[in-house]
This record gives sequence, C-alpha cells and structure tokens, in this order.
Amino acid sequence: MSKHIQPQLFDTNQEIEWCPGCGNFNILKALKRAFTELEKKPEELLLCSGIGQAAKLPHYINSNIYNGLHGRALPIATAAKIVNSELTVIAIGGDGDMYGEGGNHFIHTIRRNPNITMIAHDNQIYGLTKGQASPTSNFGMITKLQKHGVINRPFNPLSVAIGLNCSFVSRGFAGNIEQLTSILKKAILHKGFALVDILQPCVTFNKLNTYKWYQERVYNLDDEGHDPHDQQEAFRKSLEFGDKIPTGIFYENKENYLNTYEQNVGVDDQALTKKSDDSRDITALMLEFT
Ligand SMILES: Cc1ncc(C[n+]2csc(CCOP(=O)(O)OP(=O)(O)O)c2C)c(N)n1
Ligand code: SF4
Repeated sequence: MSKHIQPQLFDTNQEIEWCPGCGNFNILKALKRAFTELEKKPEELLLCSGIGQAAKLPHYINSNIYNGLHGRALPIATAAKIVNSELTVIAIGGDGDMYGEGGNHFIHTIRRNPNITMIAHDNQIYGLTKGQASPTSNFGMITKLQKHGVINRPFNPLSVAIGLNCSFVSRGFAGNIEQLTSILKKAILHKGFALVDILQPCVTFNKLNTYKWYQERVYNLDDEGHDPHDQQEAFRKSLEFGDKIPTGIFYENKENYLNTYEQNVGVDDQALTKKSDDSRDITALMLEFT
C-alpha cells in the first residue's frame, strides 16, 4: 500500500445511510482501496451517479462528485471525460439505475467507448424505493409488488456488453473485497469503457440473493484458466447464472480499431481548460451566423 496515500484520505464526514450489513459497505471499502493502491488523489477523481442506494456512494468518497437524475450517470461521465480527459471518471449506480432507467445509455456508451469505468451494484432489486423487482431480478422472484413472482426474464448485462464487443467486462462479488479491489484496479487502468458488475446483497429487501446464496455459487474465472480475449468463450461464461456463477474478468477487447471516444473526437491529449485561448476562440463560428 502506498506510503503517501492511505484509504482514510477518501473518507468524508457524511453520515452513511445504508442498512447495517448491506453489500454496499464492502464496495465502498474496495473502491477506496483501489484508489489508494493506484495512488489516486481525490482531485484526480470524478464520481458520477444517478438515484438509488448505490448512487449515494459518491457522497461517501472524498473526490469530485456529480449526483444527477435517475439513470443519467453515463452521459454525464462521458461529457466530463471529453472536457477533461485527465480525470479518472467513474459512473456508479444500482442495477435499476444503470440497466433499467439508464439502459439506453448503457448500450450506447459501450458503443462510444469513452475511457471511463462503470460500476453497477447489482442487488437484483430496487433498494431505495423499498423492494420492487429490478431488471436483473430472478424470474419468478416474489417481491412486495410482484406478489405472484417476476414475470419478465432478467436482463443480462454481461452478455449484452460482450455481444456489443465492449472494451472490458467483469463481475465482482461484494463478499470478496480482495478480488473486487483487484478487478476495480484493472478496470480503472484499462483504456476504454470498463464495466464492473458487482453482486451486492441487499439484506433488507432481497431475501433470495443473500450472501450465503452467492457464496455457495460464485467461483473465480482465473481458477479455470479463462482467456479474457476469447469473445465467444466470454459470452458462453456470461450465460452461466445458476448453480455456478462466474466472477472475474470475462472479456477484454484489445483490437486496434477500438479507439476511445476522446481519441475519436480529438480531445484525449489535454484538458480543454488547459488548451490555449486560441483554440477556444469562437469568433469565427459566431460570424458565420451574422
Ligand atoms: C425517472 C425516475 N423514475 C423512478 C424513480 C424512482 N426511483 C428512485 S431510486 C429507484 C430504484 C433504485 O434502484 P437501483 O437503481 O437498483 O438502486 P438501489 O437503490 O437498489 O441501490 C427508483 C425506481 C426516480 N427517482 N426517477
Ligand atoms: S435497502 Fe438494501 S441496498 Fe439499500 S441500504 Fe438497505 S440493504 Fe443496502
């Protein structure tokens, strides 16, 4: 661990509003560890989120933060990265926020490939609004609202991302801080859009996908010698979600054509605020409209 930067540097004095035992606490811990081990400074970070229990996380990390509308973390993160490519930008939220209300942005941000990290606290439920089904809830799951069981098949974020040739696709488990920290570090260092889906027990509203339920099923893809550059194998692994649930890095796309969005629009070299005044002079543009 770095001598200069300690995890406490990322603490804030905000009172944490999560239920005792919530998987979010370990995600917060792993993220602080990842920033510490990567020797990030608070001013180098921007954490963007929408609405939800998970979306509160940026308030609990000493960094630049943007807390916006439900489902809108990704467009904000993409815009911020374009304006200042020197920032480490993270978009964070729950499975409802990122895959439901923000589902359209999820798909098209993968296609754009900005150099940002997306973290989804996937508790397979709407936590903040007290336990309705979310896009990733298991088929047949009984909730307060879905009294006869969920009738929709679950959204599979990893299969969608791999199918779209996403630059980096991974899954962690909030019950394994060590592995989660390592995945988060790799995702942040990866140049391009990096998805980290995290199995996150909601101890209050999801009585099906508990710590025990996950612990009995999760395994590490590294232990099987999985090759993350093999898209078809990664896709096959992404379909596995039952008695066995893979975690780790599913897919890493290293194809040359895959420039980042910032490279494609020509702003990846320097923060726009640091560019010379000349490049920001819009007089000629304004004259075109007179
Ligand atoms: C446009 C819009 N729709 C619905 C809501 C109500 N709402 C707030 S949070 C939330 C779901 C949160 O669930 P999730 O994103 O999975 O996060 P969690 O609370 O489980 O961490 C909903 C439906 C809203 N605020 N805005
Ligand atoms: S409702 Fe669920 S997700 Fe929200 S803080 Fe409580 S345990 Fe965590």
